[in-house]
Amino acid sequence: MTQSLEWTDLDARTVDTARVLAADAVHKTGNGHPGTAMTLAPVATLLFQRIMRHDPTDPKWLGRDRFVLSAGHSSLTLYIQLFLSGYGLELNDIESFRTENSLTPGHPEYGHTKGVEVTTGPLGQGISNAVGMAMDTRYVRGMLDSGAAPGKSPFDHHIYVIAGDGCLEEGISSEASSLAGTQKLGNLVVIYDDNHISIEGNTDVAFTEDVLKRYEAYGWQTLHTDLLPNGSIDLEAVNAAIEEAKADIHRPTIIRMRSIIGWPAPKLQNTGKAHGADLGAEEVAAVKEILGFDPQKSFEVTDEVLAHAREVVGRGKEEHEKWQLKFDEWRDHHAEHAALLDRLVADKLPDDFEAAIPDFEVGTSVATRVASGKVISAMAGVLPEFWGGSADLAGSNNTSIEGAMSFEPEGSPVPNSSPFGRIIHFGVREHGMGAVLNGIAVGGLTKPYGGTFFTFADYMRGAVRVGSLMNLPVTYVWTHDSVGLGEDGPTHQPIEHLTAYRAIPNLQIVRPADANETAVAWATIVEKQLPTGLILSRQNLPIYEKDQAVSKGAYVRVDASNGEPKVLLLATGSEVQLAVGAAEQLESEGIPTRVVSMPCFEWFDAQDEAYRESVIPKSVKARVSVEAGLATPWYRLIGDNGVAVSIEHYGESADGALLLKKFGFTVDNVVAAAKQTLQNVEQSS
Ligand SMILES: Cc1ncc(C[n+]2csc(CCOP(=O)(O)OP(=O)(O)O)c2C)c(N)n1
Ligand SMILES: [Mg+2]
Repeated sequence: MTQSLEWTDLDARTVDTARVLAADAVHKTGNGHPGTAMTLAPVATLLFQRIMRHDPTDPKWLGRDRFVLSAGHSSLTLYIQLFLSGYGLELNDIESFRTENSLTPGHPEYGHTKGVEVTTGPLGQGISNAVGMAMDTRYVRGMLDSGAAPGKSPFDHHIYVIAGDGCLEEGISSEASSLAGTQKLGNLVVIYDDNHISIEGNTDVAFTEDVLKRYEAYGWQTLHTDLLPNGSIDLEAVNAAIEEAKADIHRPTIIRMRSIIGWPAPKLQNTGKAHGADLGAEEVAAVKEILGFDPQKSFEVTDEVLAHAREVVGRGKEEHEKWQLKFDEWRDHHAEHAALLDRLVADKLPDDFEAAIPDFEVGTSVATRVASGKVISAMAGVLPEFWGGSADLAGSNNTSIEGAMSFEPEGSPVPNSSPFGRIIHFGVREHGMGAVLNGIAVGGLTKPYGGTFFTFADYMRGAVRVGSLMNLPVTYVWTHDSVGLGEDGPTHQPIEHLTAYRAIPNLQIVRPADANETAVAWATIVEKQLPTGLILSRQNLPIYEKDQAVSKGAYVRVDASNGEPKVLLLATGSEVQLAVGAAEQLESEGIPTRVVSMPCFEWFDAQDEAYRESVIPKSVKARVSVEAGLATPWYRLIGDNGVAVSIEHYGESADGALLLKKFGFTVDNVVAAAKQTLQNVEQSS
């Protein structure tokens, strides 16, 4: 039997205070989303005051439950709870909602406001992040405390999500939720705010499916709660449903919680108008009257309500202390794992990390994707925190850790699998994969990666962008990086992708020239811990001497024989070999030529001026870029007199080597481009 909530009048007043604050905050700023925050106030209060294990004085406490507001537009839902619980937000922060430099921006931003676990706003991302967070919980338990039964380890916790219609309409949530069902993520609880309303009004216009049947088919426990006769959500029922959710440790749970947006606003409740605009002075006053607040007052929070809500600080500390005993006991019995945890918390790499990075034999030839696979396995040997997989292209992306188990739930029939495995099978779900990787990364202890063909990076772009905005250390392994992939043809051949992904702020795009550059690139990626796309070739590429300068983003691969280059050949990836070949020919014709390998613009931009000048001297104006993609990102480097060897159209289905030649990626053409730029310089001087 479910315990009654024993919701007191003061609890009810706290909830009503939250509703009124939401209406007031939007009214004061003049924009924002009041309706959902008003409606969700009871369930948010329930989570923060009664359900979740959390300590507002330590928002990063390892043992805490996580809350994800997937319906990020309802940011006030979260901010008001962070204020009431004592996370550091105060009433003036609620009053300055959505204004410059406030701690309460339009949508919750990770790293900006204490207690915000993940940036949300693009609908569907949050719930999909939560799937990654739930997977991460299991992986971390396996890494540090594998002997503990599910739910019994200090590393176990629940992930609570509030998602709206929009989140569940978005395809990304279907991808991630299906995976969550397969993975039997029993610590994941989604509360679906079933209000039948989105911006264009009633969701009947576009969303008529039976959501719970769909989730049942995914393998979730599905529950629902109805409205109370007065139109408010039924909090006792929601509480009981959450208890049921927690009791089922083998399935994620979705609770379809019927609600009315904007309740109890007399005119605007249950309309799209309550979604994203100020309710207006009259309606806000009416809400206050209905709830027994003074309509003349704004932002009314009594000392009694605040003191009552902030009692959660004391309860949180007690929980934290109880957890600490359990944690200390774990520490006493797991010295080696405790040392690992300390290293991970300190964000350090093990001493044997550098030595684990392989060298590849100069003069041989191998695809950078194959080299990457070897480096991944080598690094995995010393980094238990390193795990990942592919969206069903593991064999092509070379993402599997040799000898490792697949990450599958207890009792899975998948051969070679374990609940604590390191190889993630994302299924053909690139967008879901991106969001799951973000969710894993916010856990802060592990280093996740995920692969697909570079052209299908577009299917994950939404997640890559939010991950980059959050500056999360996720590595995207994007292989088959140009027309050089060959016969699969133009649908599979990236053209604009290097340009498009270099355009995402914070995202580091790394395109190594050979196996040894791939090795240094991976080591650098793991050291830097930034959002990174690693762009790899399908085809074999000749192997050069290893040069640690790869970590600087660009370096002199081959210098002019006299040390005074007249022309610079700037290239990345598979095209560096063409630049090297062209330089030999130009030198033989008496033209001093420098080849700059430029695997990562972003790393190079981060170097000091002196280093950048030493690689690309301003005085040398004759410059050629060689890259099998659009020329767009190169113009700032090659300048007015430069010549780009690029590809400005879709590819075609034929042998990759043939296509590269056909589209001008030959030594002769690079030589011709070099002569052209030299001529341009001469003519302009
Ligand atoms: C990916 C994405 N598309 C569109 C939007 C713009 N948008 C914000 S809220 C919203 C409607 C959401 O409806 P619902 O989830 O039912 O929220 P409710 O109105 O019930 O709060 C839309 C389309 C968005 N934030 N993200
Ligand atoms: Mg809705």
